[in-house]
Amino acid sequence: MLIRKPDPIPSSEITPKSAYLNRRQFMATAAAAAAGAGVLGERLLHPSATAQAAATKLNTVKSPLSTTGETLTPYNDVTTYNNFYEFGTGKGDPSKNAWRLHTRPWTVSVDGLVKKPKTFDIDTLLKMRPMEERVYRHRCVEAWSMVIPWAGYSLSEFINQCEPLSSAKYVQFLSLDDPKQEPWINEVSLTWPYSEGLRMDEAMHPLTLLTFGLYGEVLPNQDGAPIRLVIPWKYGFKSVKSIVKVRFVDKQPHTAWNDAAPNEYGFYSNVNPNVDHPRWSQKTERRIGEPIWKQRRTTLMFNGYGDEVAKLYTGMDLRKNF
Ligand SMILES: Nc1nc2c(c(=O)[nH]1)N[C@H]1C(S)=C(S)[C@@H](COP(=O)(O)O)O[C@H]1N2
Ligand SMILES: [Mo]
Repeated sequence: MLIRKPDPIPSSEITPKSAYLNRRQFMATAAAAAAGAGVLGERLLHPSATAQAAATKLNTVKSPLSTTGETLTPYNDVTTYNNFYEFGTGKGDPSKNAWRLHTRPWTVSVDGLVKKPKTFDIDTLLKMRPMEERVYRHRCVEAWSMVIPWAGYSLSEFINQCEPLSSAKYVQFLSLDDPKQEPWINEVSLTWPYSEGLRMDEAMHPLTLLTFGLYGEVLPNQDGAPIRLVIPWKYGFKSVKSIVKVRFVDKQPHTAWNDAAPNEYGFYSNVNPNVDHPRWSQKTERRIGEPIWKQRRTTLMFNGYGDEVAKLYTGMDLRKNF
């Protein structure tokens, strides 16, 4: 993963997220929207964009697992500064290109070490549990971070429905792999589909969120619609987007970034300021959306979720198991 400069693209988002924005942010967003009116027109005219614009609101309940006391990263940054290599490698590419993704119909199939393989429809999953709003810090391995109000429920709720066998020790997650919708797949040398994995106890941890939305709405395509993971104590690349397959296995599954550079991206990928990336420091991070002089901040062990998750790793050498 290279550190790239964000593309200086105008906002194409006009829905004021006034419930979350203070007046000043609101004015800035409105001004950006006016400047981006041409872009917006194109987006609204695109047939898939209009079809998917229906029913975007999610009813959420507040979760006690939500992080408090942090300023939320503005919606505009969360949805225009993305990593989603299926839609290009630039930070601004996914927001420009991910309208190509069709999120209905959508199913998630479950196989491997389970009682019997199953397929879940996305609309069944949406209704399976109460949708919770969870504010989490989001730390990319590239040393930038955000604070995002996600909507979803604990992955453990879903795993229980999958009825894994006791022989299942890990879970693998696979993203959509469709060069017709995601032609950038042919240009980027990662092993496709994008694959990620968790040890079973990590997957069952209540903080691990099966995510359907952000800012009280369904996920924008560029953020991994219609269903993704969010694992707040791990680097962002573990948070696999646009999931179509979940596989229960007995051995550590291969992962896209570990395949690409095993010395740079380990399987565990816990946020750890004491273990630098071979090409840059992980001691600090840049909080996207903050004024430039306030962006730099100290990175916390386990991204600040150590009280909840450190016990998963007792006795492990976190330098070896990075
Ligand atoms: N399928 C897929 N999932 C992915 C990625 C990707 O390129 N493809 N990028 C990862 C990385 S590096 C990060 S930091 C997060 C970014 O999520 P966000 O764009 O919603 O902030 O998604 C992760 N999930
Ligand atoms: Mo990332």
